[in-house]
Amino acid sequence: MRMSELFAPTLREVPAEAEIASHKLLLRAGYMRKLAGGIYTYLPLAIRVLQKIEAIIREEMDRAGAQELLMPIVQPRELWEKTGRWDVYGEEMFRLQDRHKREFCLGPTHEELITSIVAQEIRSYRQLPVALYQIQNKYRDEIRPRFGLMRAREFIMKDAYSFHRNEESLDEYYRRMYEAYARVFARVGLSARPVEADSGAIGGNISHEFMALAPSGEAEIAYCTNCDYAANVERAEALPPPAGGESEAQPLEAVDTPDKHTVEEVAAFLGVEPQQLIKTMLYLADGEPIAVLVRGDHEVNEVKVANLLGATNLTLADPDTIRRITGAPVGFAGPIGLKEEIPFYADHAVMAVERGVVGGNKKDTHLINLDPKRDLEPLGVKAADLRLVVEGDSCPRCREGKLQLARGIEVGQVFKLGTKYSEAIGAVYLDEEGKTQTMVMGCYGIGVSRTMAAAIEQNHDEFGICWPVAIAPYQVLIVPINWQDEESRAACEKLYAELEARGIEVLLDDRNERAGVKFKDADLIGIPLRVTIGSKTLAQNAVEIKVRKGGKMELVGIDEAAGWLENWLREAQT
Ligand code: 9G3
Repeated sequence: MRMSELFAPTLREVPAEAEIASHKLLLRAGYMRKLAGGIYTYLPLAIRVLQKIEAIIREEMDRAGAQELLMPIVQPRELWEKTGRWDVYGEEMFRLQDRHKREFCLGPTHEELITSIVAQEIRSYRQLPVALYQIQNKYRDEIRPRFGLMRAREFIMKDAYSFHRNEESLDEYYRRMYEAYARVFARVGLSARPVEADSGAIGGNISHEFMALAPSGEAEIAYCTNCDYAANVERAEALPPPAGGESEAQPLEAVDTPDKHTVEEVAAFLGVEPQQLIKTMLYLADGEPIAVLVRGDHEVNEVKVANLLGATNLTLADPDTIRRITGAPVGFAGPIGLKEEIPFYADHAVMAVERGVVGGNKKDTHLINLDPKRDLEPLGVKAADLRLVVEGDSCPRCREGKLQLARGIEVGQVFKLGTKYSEAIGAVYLDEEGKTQTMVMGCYGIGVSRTMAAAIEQNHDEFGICWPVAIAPYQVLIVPINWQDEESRAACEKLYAELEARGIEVLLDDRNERAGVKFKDADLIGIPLRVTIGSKTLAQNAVEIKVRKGGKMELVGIDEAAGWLENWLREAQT
């Protein structure tokens, strides 16, 4: 391809809304253009990257025994009503009507659709297990699309679904998919790791997310410094603290804490540690008020609370509810003396607090010397793991290591779904005895467009993208210092033809631009190898080769150049 023909409109400046590297660089380097919030056109360079990512995914899906199909994007409402999800997803679902006023959605995912196809066509245990996948646009009306392809409203996903006779068949397939995912990301050149994840509303119980570690990642993960435990913070387990000494309980006492609001202010005022404070957070769980108690230096993990309660909708109580239940202004909620009986939940660490300090359910008032055993157990408090882990927590698996926190980009997720969808849709099969059994399912997603963005987040510098070789849009970029110079042009054309003949994907910058502009664009677009040809190098009968990632330079004889490049590319992909 010649740069004078390539449709890759580079930009000097990008809109201020582009905050992270991949968003800025995909726009600046002419890989994509925004149509609307979270909706993008992929330009030719991006398509070449996406097709390479998809090719790697297809190879690994096929190797894992999955078969590719392509399902409709437009899905009828009736299908989603069978699983009750038409209403669950509310605003996030793109909905539309056809000319007959029938209602549809633009597929945000395809559990219902694939299960209904399998339910229609598979009746016998002999036909199981079966795994099907597609690579398709998905639509989710994000309330605030941001970060370019990282949180888009239309994005490319590979979604796979497997159907099994029983759990052990699913377990075996889940492991195969899990390993296929590790290979996909390794081959793409992404540093990604699996973490235990919360399976959330999708149902089922076991799930792993594949996280591409990057400071710009929206997900937070906790990992152990000593063993291979890693989990999305939403799910990371916190061990109960070691039981403290049984110190003499003192009587509860109300104390004045004028104008003290934060944990730090109250702790400092009372001369205690934040660990002695107990925060009482009032929530509405599917509309019902509950109290969740966590230690002053911890935060409530709302996913754990929702899972414990089986609540679909968990929100902090509004100020009016707080005033009604506590009889006090916001900020003084405590477990003692509430105006209404509400269920109490306490994180394990709360139950080990000695001489605790809690809100007094009265303006500028706190209670000291709270003894969890004496004062909370009579309230029927339920103790559970309800907090977010913090750095330094002991690892819940090996107990020796400490947990570290890191940010990650979720590029893949695998789920054991169980029978939630097969039950609702009626995907059943006849077993050996002719008995009707419900199929057991798994589902497996990779964010294809998000993977491209994640690759940039992990492989860029101040000058632009440094593509991993496996997914670069082109492998070699030939840059003549002066395209007008006959000798240079001839040398470029010769090398270009040699590389093409070897099946190497080569770009030739034949534009009448100053060398500086060409070098800047070369760094921006991110082609792994840049070959510079000019009168200086030709005087030595050589070319200068620059490796984009790391910047290593090499002067190579012009007759050896094609071979050198071919070897380098082969080495880079083993
Ligand atoms: C919806 C909307 C948004 C959604 C979903 C449904 C996320 C939904 C979870 C999944 C689970 C897996 C198969 C591939 C891998 C991920 N956001 N999820 O189900 F209607 Cl609007 O998509 N699906």
